Amino acid sequence: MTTTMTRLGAEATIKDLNGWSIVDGRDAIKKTFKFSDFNAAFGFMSRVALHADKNDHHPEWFNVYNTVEVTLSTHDADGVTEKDVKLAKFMDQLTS
Ligand code: H2B
Repeated sequence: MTTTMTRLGAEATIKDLNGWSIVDGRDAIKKTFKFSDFNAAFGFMSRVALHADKNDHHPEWFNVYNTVEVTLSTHDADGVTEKDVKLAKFMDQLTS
């Protein structure tokens, strides 16, 4: 799979996504996912983790029980790229 490393900018990116917002003071996007319980949250994280590692593009995230707070940014580009858009869409598909 080819993915561009061009910085798209968080603002342009979220228009195309569902429920994502811009991180204050950083070219990154964030979304909080809520699940019925820890099992569902961790199931989501497991599926995302396998996908992320396969694509060598990993989320920043924080989990407490049924809540997963996700931040996406491409560290190598110091900003939001197509790789983040693809990962965000994968997460949205899993939860739609
Ligand atoms: N994930 C994210 N979010 N940004 C990166 O720049 C990145 C990554 N780089 N996962 C990858 C791993 C890089 O460190 C390895 C060496 O390919």
